[in-house]
Amino acid sequence: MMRKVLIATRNPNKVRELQQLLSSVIECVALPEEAPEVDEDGSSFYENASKKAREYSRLTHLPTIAEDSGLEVDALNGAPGVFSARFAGPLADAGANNRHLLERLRGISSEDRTARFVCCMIYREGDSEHEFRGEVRGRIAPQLSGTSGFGYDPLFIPEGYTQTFAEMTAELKNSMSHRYQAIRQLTAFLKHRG
Ligand code: ITT
Repeated sequence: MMRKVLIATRNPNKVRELQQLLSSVIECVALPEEAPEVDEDGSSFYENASKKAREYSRLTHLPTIAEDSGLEVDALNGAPGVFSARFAGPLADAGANNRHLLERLRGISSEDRTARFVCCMIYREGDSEHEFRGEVRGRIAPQLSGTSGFGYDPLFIPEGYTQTFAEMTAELKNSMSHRYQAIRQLTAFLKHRG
């Protein structure tokens, strides 16, 4: 019998990526509809992920996976960082965030548009917490390209490629993404524990 683990995210794209990669080691349980929002007010990815894992595991009494992730742009001193989901304002959608990012990088040359996606993933069981991190380096494209993926994918070109994440198949993105790298470590950890 596989262990039941709560996937503590409301982002359907993250749910899909996590399920695809974890279904061989755990039985993924979705966050209950009525579960309250957790205020992501931390100043680091770790603080937010740890808080989500703690609150949702307390609520459901299940081992819980939570993650916080985002984009860090060197020319913006690491912004949008923990504000990635609301870079253009509290109610901003991905389109508005992407436009805002392009605006902030206007006039900045290709070699100075370096950035990274970062993922901090927490596995919490009872009172013990384990942290796994992933990172993928790349740069911000001069314009939007591609329609797959989500968030900043149409602007992010990973190192060694000429296409954005949004121009790639889910399989290709998933083979290198920040989330994939964190999940791979988590999977190894869960397999090892049995
Ligand atoms: P949960 O808090 O419910 O998990 P969320 O969408 O609010 O979902 P975050 O607070 O972690 O997630 O925000 C992460 C933001 O960073 C997300 O909305 C995107 O803008 C960006 N992001 C993270 N991973 C990404 C990826 O793989 N591709 C594109 N953008 C990504």
